[in-house]
Amino acid sequence: MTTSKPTASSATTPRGRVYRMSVSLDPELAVAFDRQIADDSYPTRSAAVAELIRRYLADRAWVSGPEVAGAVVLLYNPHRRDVVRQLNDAQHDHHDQILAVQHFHLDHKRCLEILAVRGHPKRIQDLVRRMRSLKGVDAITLAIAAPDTVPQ
Ligand code: NI
Repeated sequence: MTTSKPTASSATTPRGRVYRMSVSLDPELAVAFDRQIADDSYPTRSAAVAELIRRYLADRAWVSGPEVAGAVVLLYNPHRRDVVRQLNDAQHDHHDQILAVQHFHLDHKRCLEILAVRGHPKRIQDLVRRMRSLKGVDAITLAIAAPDTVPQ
């Protein structure tokens, strides 16, 4: 994915003021998206994108809370140089945020790890970003189960 500054303009429609933006997508991604939103009966592409943006913002609201709990799901190739050691270092540096780790050897080239995490949102984000940046990490997702203060 290339990142670029979004271009935008505003206009007035019968429904009020709208903000127009254009995005650049891989054609295959755009076709798959249009096909899926047609299947899901969105009236327009803009309606589908607006819902995705709302969901994204809601998903990110946890960052402003004092403490969160959730799970990090991580897929990586253990044969990529240094990734195992680097993941180990990252997890040791964040031992206060990691409650438990489950490791599954999916096959010769893929390891699946599930980390139960709890702590300050910034520390959790730091851990996820650090692991995401490693070569050999193929996918990483964070699911926040308790976005508000976790009871002691
Ligand atoms: Ni493994």
